[in-house]
Amino acid sequence: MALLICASDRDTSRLAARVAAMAPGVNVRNWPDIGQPEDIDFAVLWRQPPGLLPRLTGLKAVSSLGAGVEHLVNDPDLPEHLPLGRLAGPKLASDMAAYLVAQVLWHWKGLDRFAGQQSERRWQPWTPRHTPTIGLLGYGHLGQACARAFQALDLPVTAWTRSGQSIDDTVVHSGASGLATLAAQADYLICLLPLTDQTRGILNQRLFTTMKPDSVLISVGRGPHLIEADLAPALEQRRPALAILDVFDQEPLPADHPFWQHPQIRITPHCSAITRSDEAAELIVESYHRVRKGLPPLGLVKRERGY
Ligand code: NDP
Ligand code: OXD
Repeated sequence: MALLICASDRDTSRLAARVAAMAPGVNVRNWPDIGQPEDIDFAVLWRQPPGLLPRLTGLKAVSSLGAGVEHLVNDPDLPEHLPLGRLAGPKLASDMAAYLVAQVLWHWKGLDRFAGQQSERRWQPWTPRHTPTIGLLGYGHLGQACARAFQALDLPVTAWTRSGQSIDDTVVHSGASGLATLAAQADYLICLLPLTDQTRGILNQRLFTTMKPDSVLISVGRGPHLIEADLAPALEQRRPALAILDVFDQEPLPADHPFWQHPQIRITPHCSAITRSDEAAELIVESYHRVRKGLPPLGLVKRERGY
């Protein structure tokens, strides 16, 4: 029996060492040193290399190394019956909330202008007149943590989900008309959806025309949520007037991509919330112990829903 950690785009040796230190009895393997593949009964995967899964014939369950699971849900080599989990802990959610609050406050409070004024030794107090409404597309683990952070600042939050189920006092919309209602109200429209067949391309021209004039789009879910070609014309119409993008179709964003130079686009390199190795290690150990006891891994994904 062994636990495999594999991320093809980063070095996970320190994470594997941390897991091994936390769970001394567990045989921890770090890709590409996988040893006898049939020994591995639980694999924690991120952008797994093609051809790896069919070699892991002893798997009882797998987990995404992050919160997103589309790399596993869409892998034809992932057996249908295999329980699939994900690592989405409270620190990841706080990290996302901190990023979004920082982006919204920086813009709403007009902090850019003061940097310019300071360089000119100009004293010109200013404060925004209106309290903005936050619209969250997706109100799951991350969305709810972000809502709490905005609500703590007295900023009203409205959400949109698949089920439309209300979770606390937040108004939750669903369906096409609910999406249009939320987009028309939101000063900051934040995409925190998982990438599924239903959500791919959801940030498109049709949605943009329903957005509030001079609003801001913040895209932190996945790049393919956005139809990239629809964004520049929408920015010209100022619906939205600014796009803050953390995720892209192609990552890293190619150096010749027009988004880099667009005056109404701000870019961060897919780091709005990063799975920290201390939290990841704890969750991996807990998830592995669950699987060994015959329980589902942490963050069990409903495969038929895609998230
Ligand atoms: P959850 O699975 O906890 O929540 C997903 C939410 O999206 C739920 O509210 C769900 O609705 C809603 N949803 C799913 N499909 C639809 C649909 N078709 N229409 C409307 N709403 C829908 O996910 P998390 O909050 O943990 O994470 C969200 C995503 O954030 C991840 O999948 C990942 O892609 C991204 N992410 C990005 C990071 C970054 O650094 N940029 C870091 C971490 C995650 P319902 O409540 O009805 O089920
Ligand atoms: C994740 C991510 O899904 O970092 O965890 O994008």
